[in-house]
Amino acid sequence: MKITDVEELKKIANQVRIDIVNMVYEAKSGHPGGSLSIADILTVLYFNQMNIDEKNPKSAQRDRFVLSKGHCAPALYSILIEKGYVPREELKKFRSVEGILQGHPDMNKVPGVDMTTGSLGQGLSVANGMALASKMEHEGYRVYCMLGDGEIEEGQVWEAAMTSNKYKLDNLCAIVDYNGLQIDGKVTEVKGLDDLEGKFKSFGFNTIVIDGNNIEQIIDGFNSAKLCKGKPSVIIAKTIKGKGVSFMENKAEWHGKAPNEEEYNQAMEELKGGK
Ligand SMILES: Cc1ncc(C[n+]2csc(CCOP(=O)(O)OP(=O)(O)O)c2C)c(N)n1
Repeated sequence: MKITDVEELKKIANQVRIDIVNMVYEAKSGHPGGSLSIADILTVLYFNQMNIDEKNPKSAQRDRFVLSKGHCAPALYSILIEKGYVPREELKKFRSVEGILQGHPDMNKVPGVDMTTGSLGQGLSVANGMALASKMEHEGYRVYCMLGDGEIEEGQVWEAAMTSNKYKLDNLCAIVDYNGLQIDGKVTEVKGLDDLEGKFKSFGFNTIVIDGNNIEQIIDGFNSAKLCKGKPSVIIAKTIKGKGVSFMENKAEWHGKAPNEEEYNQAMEELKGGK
């Protein structure tokens, strides 16, 4: 069922953040920073926007989601647990061979995962194929693809962007998680994106710039993408890496590191206090 109440969506996003931190803490490894930055966007997608049914995860007409920045699997897994695709007990087995929730999403193991990802740069190409198939089969579903701002330094992403434009994939919505950091530093220092909106515009995209940690702006952004006809859309979402846990916010060191016990307790205090 579609949730429209913003306060309720905020509560779900907060629970998703709690689950992300729990998962990474239990496993003693994983990627909290980039998972926390997309918690609000994924919450809106799965609880407010996408046409999906957890009782029928393989329905041909379902909207598709490709987590191109696959290392942020904890965010997707938390959502799938909240939606009821995956049993909550799996959370404790994150990154363990006994569980289905591996370090990167596997579509053959996890109900609700539409594409196996983790090798960066490939998701938009796959999303193009899905969006084209939707049109060719007249299924009418939409496709969403989450990219990282470090990830889009890879050339294949721009080749894929040309393809989205060539086929006028207006049922495709790419999202860039523009948190400004990648694996070991600032995106501007590694290979800056400069006028990112201008770049996407020149590749034929309808561009929408939002605060990607603001639920109302996220809803408006996706609604406006749905209204655009004849071209693909991209949502450039300004976010904070590590959002919701004060000592993780805007710190590249939290890209792929688990909190120790003291840090875990502090994170839980902050998140459970709803800060
Ligand atoms: C092809 C490929 N090269 C390198 C990596 C290693 N890697 C994992 S995450 C990452 C940085 C990604 O940065 P960004 O897309 O900004 O993700 P975020 O900061 O949102 O977590 C890199 C280089 C990878 N997974 N795949």
